Amino acid sequence: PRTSVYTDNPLFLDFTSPMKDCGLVGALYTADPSARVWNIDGRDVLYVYASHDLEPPRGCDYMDRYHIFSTEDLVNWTDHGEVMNAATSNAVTGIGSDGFMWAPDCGYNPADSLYYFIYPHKLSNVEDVWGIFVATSRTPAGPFDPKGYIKGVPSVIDPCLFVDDDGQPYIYVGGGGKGCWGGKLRRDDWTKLDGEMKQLGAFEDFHEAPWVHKYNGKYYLSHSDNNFENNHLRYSVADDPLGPYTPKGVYMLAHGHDTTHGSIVKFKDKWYQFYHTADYSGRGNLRSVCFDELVYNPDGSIAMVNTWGE
Ligand code: FUB
Repeated sequence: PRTSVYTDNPLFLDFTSPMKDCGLVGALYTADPSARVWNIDGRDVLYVYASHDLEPPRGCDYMDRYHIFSTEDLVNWTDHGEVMNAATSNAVTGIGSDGFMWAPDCGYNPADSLYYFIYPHKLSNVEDVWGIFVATSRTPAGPFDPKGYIKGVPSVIDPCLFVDDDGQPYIYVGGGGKGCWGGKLRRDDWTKLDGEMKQLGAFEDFHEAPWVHKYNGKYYLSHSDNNFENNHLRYSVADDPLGPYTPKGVYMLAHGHDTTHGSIVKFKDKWYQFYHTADYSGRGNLRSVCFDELVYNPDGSIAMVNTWGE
């Protein structure tokens, strides 16, 4: 049994992990969690920006909306509701497909005091081209105002934002057989690139789901691999946000079906790995968000994440 944000079922209420009471967000299938911590009025609040798998599952073309969840204690969770969907995004931006809204992320830009919610969405129903769309808000859970997509980002899924200590924002995308790409965003306006994105190299068995965080002055880029049937999570380390990255191997074993996708975040002095499984539904495209503690070894390597509550 696993720790899970999705506890509205006997499977997750029964488990033996010390984090067994980790929360209840209701009867929603959620995936691709990007966990972020924002300081709101002097309090650290953890937000989860997640994809939404819909019932009945039709496949990945039937993901067209997002929910956001927040917590201050990893026990009590607030579902902020459906904060974006294809109909709204398409109506405002004048572009977009009927479905295909995959793994999102969110960042806060102090330069304009806006939260930037970014989401991969196909540009139309006929072309197989993805855009990384942006919607902004004055508050971390919306309402979000769709702004269109970031010109110059390649047609690649799974965007991730990273802001370095000097305030420089970066964007990463990766997946669909096109590798992992990274580049800078304009500090004053995160709807625009600062220069061109480049393909980042030297990863080990890169599949999708890049996530960048910083630990002890090093840049860690985690991602899923191509492990047969479902994916392990691996990570690489670099001295610069855009690499070159050195592969460090697997740090979380495969879970659920079809995909593994996660984020690493520090919250109140501990680090956590957020991810999803399909354990509850038993179906790869009806996933549930989970999290477990993530521990660094003294040498900076990441210990295998214990996702079994043992
Ligand atoms: O949820 C849709 C896609 O499946 C994501 O973008 C991938 O990372 C995989 O989790």
